Amino acid sequence: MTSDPLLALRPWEAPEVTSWGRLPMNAVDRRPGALPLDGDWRFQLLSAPDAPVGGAWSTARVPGVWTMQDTDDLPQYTNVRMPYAEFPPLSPAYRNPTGVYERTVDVPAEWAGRRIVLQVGAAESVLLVHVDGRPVGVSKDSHLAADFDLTPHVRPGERATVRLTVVKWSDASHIEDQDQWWHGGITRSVLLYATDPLHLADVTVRAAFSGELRVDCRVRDTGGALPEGWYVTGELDGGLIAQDTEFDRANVEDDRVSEFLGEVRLHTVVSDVRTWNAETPELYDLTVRLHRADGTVADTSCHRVGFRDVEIVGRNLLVNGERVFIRGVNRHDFHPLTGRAVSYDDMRADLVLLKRFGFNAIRTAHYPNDPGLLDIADDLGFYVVDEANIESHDHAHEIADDPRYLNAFVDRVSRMVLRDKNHPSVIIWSLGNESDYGANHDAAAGWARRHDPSRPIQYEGAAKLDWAATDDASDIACPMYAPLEDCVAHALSGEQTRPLIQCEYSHAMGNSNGTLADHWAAIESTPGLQGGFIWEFWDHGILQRVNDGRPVGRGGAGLYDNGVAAPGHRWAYGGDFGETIHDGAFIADGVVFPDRTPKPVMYEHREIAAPVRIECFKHEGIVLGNHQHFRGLDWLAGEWELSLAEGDTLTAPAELPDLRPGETAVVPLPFEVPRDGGEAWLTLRVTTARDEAWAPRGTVVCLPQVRLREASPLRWENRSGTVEVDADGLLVHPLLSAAPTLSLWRAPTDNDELGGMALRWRAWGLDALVRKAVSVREESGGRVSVVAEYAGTVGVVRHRQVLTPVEGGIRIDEEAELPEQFDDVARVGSVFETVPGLDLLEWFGQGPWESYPDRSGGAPVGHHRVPVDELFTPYLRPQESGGRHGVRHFTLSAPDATGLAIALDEPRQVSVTHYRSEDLTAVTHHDQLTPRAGCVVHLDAAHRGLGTASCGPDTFPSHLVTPGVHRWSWTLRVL
Ligand code: IPT
Repeated sequence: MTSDPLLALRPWEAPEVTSWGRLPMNAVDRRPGALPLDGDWRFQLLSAPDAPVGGAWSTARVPGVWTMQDTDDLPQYTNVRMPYAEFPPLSPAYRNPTGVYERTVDVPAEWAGRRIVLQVGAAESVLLVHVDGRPVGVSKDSHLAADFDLTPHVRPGERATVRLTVVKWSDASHIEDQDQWWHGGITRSVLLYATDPLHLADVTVRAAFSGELRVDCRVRDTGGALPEGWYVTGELDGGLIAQDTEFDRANVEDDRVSEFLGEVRLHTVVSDVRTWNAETPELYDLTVRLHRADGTVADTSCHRVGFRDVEIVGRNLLVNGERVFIRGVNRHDFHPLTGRAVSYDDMRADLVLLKRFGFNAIRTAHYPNDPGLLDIADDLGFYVVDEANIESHDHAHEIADDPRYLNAFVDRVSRMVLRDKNHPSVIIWSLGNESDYGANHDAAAGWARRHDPSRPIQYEGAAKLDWAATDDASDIACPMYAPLEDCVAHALSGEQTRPLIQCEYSHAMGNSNGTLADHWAAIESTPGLQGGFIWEFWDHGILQRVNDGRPVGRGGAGLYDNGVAAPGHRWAYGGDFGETIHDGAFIADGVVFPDRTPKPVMYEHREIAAPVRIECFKHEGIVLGNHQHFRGLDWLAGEWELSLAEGDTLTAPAELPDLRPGETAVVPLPFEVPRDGGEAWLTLRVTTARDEAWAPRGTVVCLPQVRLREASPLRWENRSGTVEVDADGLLVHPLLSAAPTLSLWRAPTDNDELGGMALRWRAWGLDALVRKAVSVREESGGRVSVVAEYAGTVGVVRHRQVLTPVEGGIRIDEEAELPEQFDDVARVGSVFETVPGLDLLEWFGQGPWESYPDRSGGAPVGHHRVPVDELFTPYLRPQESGGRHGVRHFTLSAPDATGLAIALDEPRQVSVTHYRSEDLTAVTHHDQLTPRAGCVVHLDAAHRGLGTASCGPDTFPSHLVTPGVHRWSWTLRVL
């Protein structure tokens, strides 16, 4: 039996114990003037918390997770299920990695007489603190800081040994069962700070849209009773703010005065206030000073203040009285080299990228983020749903009403509110994620409502069963992955009682996010719908060395580029660290790659969020509209581009009209459209007119587009000549290494796999169709007609190809008849391969980035030119990738400009890669792919939408490829 009381208490299996010796959370900023303790600490990894310390010390980096440093305890990924069988509140008794961090600290001599506090930014999942061998405290909640008063334990001018023991598995793990990697360690900064015994215990800022500012200050003295004569002053952007004497008088009258707790209010009304919103995030600097009777300053706290209101009126969430759209994303703390320890610069880079792609909201899935993230959100302009660190997914139902966990629920929600209440960016509190709904939630919601009546609360689990209810712990109906038609039906039902904002939707796993534009068309046109949060920002791929399977860790910068890991490395997902219990690639479901390279969906999102749009094209000109909530168009610059299918791209400067939000104006057509040139598209290239905090001048903001002239039908000039086919009826052509054949298969996307489609396609044998019963007939004028059967295991597709010599090449008319049993296939089209060397694709159609039938917005029609290598999107688990939607014609050429030219009868889905579908299907990671020398070209008469069926609704029926006759025609010429 240990004599250490912290160990004897066994806090890792006592859910009632949320902390011991920990100071109350508050919003006083202690970072300035603190002594940072980040860096290398002595480190030992024990097999269990009660195992003896006594082995050899190594070093570990703080902040950092040991699972990404040189230990044998590696990252493990599970989504819902716990990685071990013990039920709450237990954890594995004999295999519970426990990190012991130790270092000496020189306590500054000038801190004599001061109150000295240790702050541990975040440790997962239980933290025990000792100083010079004496117990100091315990804390739980892996994503909030713990402060401990060390004044009795250290002597200024002397050295102290600080030991932080971090236990990986605990009762708390059962409520930290989020869908992410399991790690262990200290993930945020550790520091020591000192205050006067007379100090600010908390500062609560309320800054309203009206300009009214109230700053409530709590004052304490560690010596006990407060000294006589103290007072507080405030300074807002240089102007002094006085104490509210009315508040003082009311406190006296209502007997709310205490000799141990001082409570005062600063009050002012700022005239002509510059208000805060996500578009124009105006901030003021507030300094709060606590003075002793003689006027000297005992304590100071600095805050950035944003004046804004948040309220729910009926079924609308209003910011400053406006029904703002929530263009959100769920963001985890993640980095491919450091796991869960993220730097300020990294967080800023995340948010800058989100701004550039039109996002205005973040849900801190599924726990409070580093306080720095909220500073950045205040500064750049984001609406934040701040989520408490509660997810009991695997044991949700047992825990939601378990009184042993009551304390933890209230502790986690209340401490988040106390920490983050002064951030204008935080507009909603979230009680956590996926934890069923029980009395523990109501208790936490009650605390938050009472303490901060200024913000709504949301919790998906509470509002899950009845979106129209009014008596649960959620002010917002915030479902996850709800079918769009259900959301629309609810909004039209007349029963809606609260805003509907999906907390998660459009699951971004692999090649996904189909129908995002349809969601937004509905949201923007249906009162009661206000947006949602895409799941999720990151693909959580950890950079891993292939040879020894270890995470690369901090030294790996430069070992990846453009979404791809360097040779000898890969992005690891679940199972790659030898875990037997894991959930595979479900962790790779973000809109950015692990190195923050945007996936193609980001470009569609940018367009969906466009602040200025082309409403339509009329005779008088182009109708432009301002789709922002607060801002004019003066921060934007524009340029017109006119793209002609059979011609060039012309440009002209654009003058954007002076429009307030919601207004439209007609601007004259900037071009005389040339008579020739065929199909014509007008694009407004909108960029930032000056530097923004998140983008330098000239950054593309959106590319709205309108068609000015329809395509004229393709002309086929038949010529007599010959078409050569082999004995199997396959085209023989000098630039093709494999002739065009029928394809009904794509390398299944994650949505195809997890949604069950790929299972059916394989069962039907679509991945290995057998070409047989070929009949070849030579017709007049050199024309050849080839009929073949493509047999699956349960059905046969009849395919006919008519090859006709035309001017400069061959015209190919194709027809495929899908039997009834093939009621939903991936594609119907031609596939062929070229000789090596044709490595540049130039096309007229949508681009330049990847697009699919149900994810094609934001890829403007025009002339595009991309090397074949760069067409392919390196989704972590290889799958169908690299498609381009709406292609009218293209060339594939070698550096000497020789090659192929192809024209299509209609805008079609085309892909050109160095991989066959079966190459992609055969491997699990991108590094296992070997590109083929030639190009694999798919021309699709029809291509299935992507949908989001890996977690959520599939694509719409209109984007399915269904039975019946499919026809398509194209010409093949030599350049
Ligand atoms: C939902 C979770 O909230 C989220 O953390 C993530 O797991 C997401 O799904 C899928 O990637 S829960 C799911 C079972 C609906």
